[in-house]
Amino acid sequence: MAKIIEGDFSANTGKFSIVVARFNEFIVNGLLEGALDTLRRHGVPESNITVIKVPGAFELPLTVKKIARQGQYDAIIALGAVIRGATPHFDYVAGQCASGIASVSLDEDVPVIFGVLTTDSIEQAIERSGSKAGNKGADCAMTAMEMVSLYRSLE
Ligand code: INI
Repeated sequence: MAKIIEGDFSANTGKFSIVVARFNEFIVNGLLEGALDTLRRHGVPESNITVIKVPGAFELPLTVKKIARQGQYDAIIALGAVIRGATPHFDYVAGQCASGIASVSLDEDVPVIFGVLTTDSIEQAIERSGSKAGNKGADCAMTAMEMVSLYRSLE
């Protein structure tokens, strides 16, 4: 029988930072509420959760990097919404945000969970921020807890 190592959702002693891009605030508020609700319902105490707000998704990578360097958090969740129809420079904002966040995670050795919606329409963003296609913020909170738990078992 192969040995299988995977995380679970027991990382409720972890410290979590949620970095939120305020642009498209109506959408991102749904993502933030989903993430907070999921962490709380898994027993993460309020004192272990810090929320940091920035203007837009373009500002997420450097902010995540600075937070990672503080060394206080077991996982960082980055939330935002970039909507193609409403964004002439969609590809720049979405692309820089995604690649910047990926490189911070690798460079700083902390799990950074990518919760930035990149959608073609506002309708698609609404669907993914707490309606018929679920809540990406809640999904990211689950991923964050799982990765904290997994990395503890790999240490
Ligand atoms: N920021 C977003 O988070 N989502 C968007 O859809 C968006 N649009 O539409 O442009 C957006 N732009 C702002 C950008 O993230 C920066 O805050 C701004 O360019 C200043 O650096």
